[in-house]
Amino acid sequence: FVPFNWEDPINLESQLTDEEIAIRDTARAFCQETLLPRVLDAQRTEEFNHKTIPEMGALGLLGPTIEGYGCAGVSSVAYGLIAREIERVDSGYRSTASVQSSLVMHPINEFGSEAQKEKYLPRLAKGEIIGCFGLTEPNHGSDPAGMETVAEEVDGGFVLNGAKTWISNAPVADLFVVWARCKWDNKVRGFLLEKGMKGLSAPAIKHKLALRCSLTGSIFMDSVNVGHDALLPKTKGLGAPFSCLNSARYGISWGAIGALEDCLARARTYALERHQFDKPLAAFQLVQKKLTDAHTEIALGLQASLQVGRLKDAGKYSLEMISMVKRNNAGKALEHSRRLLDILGGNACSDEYHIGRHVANLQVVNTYEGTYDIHTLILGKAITGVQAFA
Ligand code: TGC
Ligand code: FAD
Repeated sequence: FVPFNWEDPINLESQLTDEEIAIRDTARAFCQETLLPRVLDAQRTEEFNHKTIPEMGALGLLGPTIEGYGCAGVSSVAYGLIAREIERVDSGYRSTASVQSSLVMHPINEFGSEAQKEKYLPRLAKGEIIGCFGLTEPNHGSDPAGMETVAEEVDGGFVLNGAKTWISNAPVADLFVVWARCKWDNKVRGFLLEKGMKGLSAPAIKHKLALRCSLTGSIFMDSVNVGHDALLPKTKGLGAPFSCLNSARYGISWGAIGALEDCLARARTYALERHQFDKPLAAFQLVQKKLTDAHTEIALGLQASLQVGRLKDAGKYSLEMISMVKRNNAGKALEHSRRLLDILGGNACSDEYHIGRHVANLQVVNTYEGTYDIHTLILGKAITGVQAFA
């Protein structure tokens, strides 16, 4: 036997390439040395730090799987490892980054013209500009097919009207990837809008209970006129926005476990240091069970995401695999972070112990990018062949 390493119980490390380990270590150092010292202030003030995105860009952490255009062109596993390190600090920081990478850079790379790629991708990769992704609407969250935002063709381009809500990065976005139903053929397409366009506004949603380190807002489009070059030419139908979600959901499956790993490490330290009944809390069986349950789910969750990442890179993955790891890992992270919070006793109330912040964030992580129950139904349909959404 080899000695058991509780921090890497089934030896994930042995399954990573040298390049993936180097990227993970770079991301970890940045997150622990730069993001972690800022997190409490960001949590308390809800203020967005404009340095964060350029700092991530300088390290090659944005759009990292894209080839060319100033992007790193690394594996999906490396992308997952980055998400895990960022979310180990805070889900909001991971949201800011994953929207930029998976929901803004990915659609431009997949569905954009060469001119759009050259215009936006290098600047997005460096973090010189920030993007957002507007799919959810006030009346249509889990069911984007009902969207009311419309695009109409006019002389010289299009006019967009509608509203989006709960959009990460929107209040500080320079670039808006917005999805609209096109009046001429009733199909959903993507459009690239830029900050400052007449009729476009993106007010912040303030006083959130979670994800306070990332900004969230609405997008209002009141007869926004754009040229033909604003249309993402290869988009036609809901498959386009849904394909962006695949990439983001996959990253979230790693990130959510990163947050749970931070909860476990903090709860373990606390349980070893805090004494009651003349013993460390860690000596009580009920406390050990909480640690053990979380620990096992972390190991299994990471292993599942690694396998899906390898299949994704080999072009052998299916959408349902991504639903499975997003649903499982976000759900398990929420459930077990909540149980680990108990170990802190009254100190659970203090933000300086961090676990409560993760618990609040993980409620949102379990909701966005398809709720836990929506992914249940995606998998239920795959298992039975019967669609149960509507
Ligand atoms: P359905 O009829 O099943 O599909 C319509 C078309 O889309 C295709 N498709 C997909 N393509 C690629 N990837 C996927 N995952 C796909 N899922 C479906 C499908 O093949 C079909 O194509 P075609 O060519 O036949 O037309 O669509 P439906 O309307 O019945 O939808 C089903 C459902 C419930 C699964 C879907 O609406 C859904 O996923 N709802 C959840 C919405 C959601 O996840 N929103 C996320 C918004 S973005 C966000 O939350 C960002 S959070 C910030 C952060 O990431 O940190
Ligand atoms: P609803 O769809 O109203 O669902 C409410 C409840 O009903 C859920 O429990 C759901 O599971 C359940 N439900 C719905 N339909 C069914 C059904 N058929 N069967 C069983 N149960 C069902 N969106 C973006 O487009 N871009 C972003 O950047 C973005 N960032 C976000 C950031 C934050 C902080 C938050 C909170 C949300 C963000 N979202 C974003 C929106 C997010 O994707 C939606 O909140 C999510 O998809 C759920 O939609 P909803 O809130 O309208 O809930």
